[in-house]
Amino acid sequence: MPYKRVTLTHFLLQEQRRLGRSGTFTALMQDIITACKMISHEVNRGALAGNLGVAGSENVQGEEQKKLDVLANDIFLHMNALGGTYAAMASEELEDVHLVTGGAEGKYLLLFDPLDGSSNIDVNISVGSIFSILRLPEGASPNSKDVFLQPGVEQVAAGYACYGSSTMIVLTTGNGVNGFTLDRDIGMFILTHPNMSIPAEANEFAINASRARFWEPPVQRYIDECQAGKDGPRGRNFNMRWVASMVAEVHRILCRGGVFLYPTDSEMKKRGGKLRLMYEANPMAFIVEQAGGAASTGRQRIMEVQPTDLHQRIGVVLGSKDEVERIVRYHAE
Ligand code: AHM
Ligand code: MG
Repeated sequence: MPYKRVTLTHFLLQEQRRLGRSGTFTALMQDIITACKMISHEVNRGALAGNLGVAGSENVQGEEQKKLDVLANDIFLHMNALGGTYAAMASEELEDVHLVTGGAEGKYLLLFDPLDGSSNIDVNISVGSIFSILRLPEGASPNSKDVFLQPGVEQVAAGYACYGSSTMIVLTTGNGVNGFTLDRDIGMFILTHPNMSIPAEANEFAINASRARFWEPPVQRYIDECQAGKDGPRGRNFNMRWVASMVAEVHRILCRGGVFLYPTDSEMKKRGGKLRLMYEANPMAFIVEQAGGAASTGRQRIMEVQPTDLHQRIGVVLGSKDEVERIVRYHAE
């Protein structure tokens, strides 16, 4: 019944009561929700608002920025500074920490990728925003990058917004994973996907196969075995997907299982990998684990990696537990 629906705000308030928490966390999530609604609006208007194409600048990683990368970053920085709940923020698009000044003394740190998968913007394919929330350690100054360098197991909450055929926010606070769909008519996110859970077994894998010549043997072995299908060692057929938008891939895996790999390989070994640990791998690992899946570098649980740099890159293997464990086993062998 439509009028019995639960909004994301109600859901957060219920959680707040259940855990006996103060309202700070609920307030801080409101700012993220508002930012995601605004970004969704801009993504949706696309060419009508002149939002497609490149901005003519590069980010800290030397990647060409799209207009929407810059806009989404500005929206995130602005909306999340107003509530006074964060001490500092870090973004894929900013080299240094962004201090939040002039407000109340914030107790949290926000890390985000404002628009992930931005190579897809101009071709009208799903993109998303990813966020991770950490506590500011007691007595620490938010002035330095060092306060951010906490392993993923320290995350208080993590989530993503997926700007797809509908806009969704998927969220964990360490007590399962819930998905909310934006109802544009009333401007609210509604709980539509309670207790999301990833099937342990899966028949779908996602990897950028154009990098096959650089893959390490365990990755090559896993993909070869999947591709061999019913006649191979796995004894069943697998299907393949690659959206080049991590948010969309993780969302598909949360809905119907599967495994996503962006492993480190011989060509990118020095850089560590393609995806960034702090605002891509860690939040997604937290969500996937909370939904009953697993997330590893192939050799180590992602959330136990001690970060050494804000923009550190890392190999990522995540999704259905049995498949991830198999890939980890292949690395150990
Ligand atoms: P971005 O944050 O610059 O958009 O890069 C991250 C994206 C992921 O969403 C996606 O899985 C990957 O890059 C796609 O890479 P590729 O272009 O090699 O397929
Ligand atoms: Mg990204």
